Amino acid sequence: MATKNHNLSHYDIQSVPDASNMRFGIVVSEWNENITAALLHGAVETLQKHGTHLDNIDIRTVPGSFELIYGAAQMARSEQVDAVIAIGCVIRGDTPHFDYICAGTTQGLAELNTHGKVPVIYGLITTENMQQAEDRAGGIHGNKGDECAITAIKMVDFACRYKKKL
Ligand code: DLZ
Repeated sequence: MATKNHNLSHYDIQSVPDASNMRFGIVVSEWNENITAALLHGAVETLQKHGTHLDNIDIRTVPGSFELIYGAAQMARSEQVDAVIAIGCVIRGDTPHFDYICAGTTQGLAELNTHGKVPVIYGLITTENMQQAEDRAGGIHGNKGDECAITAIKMVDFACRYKKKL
């Protein structure tokens, strides 16, 4: 989550590895589509900025954030991508769904990082209201999609160090 002193789109460009040989899966929730589309746009643009070819970015949608777990798991198992970015937005409403979906999705994505073959990046925005979400989807706090893309590139580079040598 962005803080007063941290903009999600700010990073040290020198610290980012070249991503021209990397393949990414991006799974995007349709809920709060105005927000998730902006996050997706930020993620794709940032991956491309660091060398990833559009052909190597596999983008799939799922109905809601809870389905990000299944979508990310399928991508992670496919061996067709080096990392998965899961993008969703949950906004607190009047129902207890907010807490269940946030907790369930977070737990599910976390487990994929322990048991899965590739890193799964947490691109879930959880806010009290739409304004806070907009602030983090290209607004005053930057774009969480950018942050996810940079994290994904760094984690693929990290994973490469532990791949078995053929
Ligand atoms: C049901 C629901 C609710 C109330 N709110 C959100 C939300 O703010 N963001 C989101 O991504 N999804 C929401 N959903 C849908 C659930 O994620 C899920 O798709 C359904 O419960 C079906 O499994």
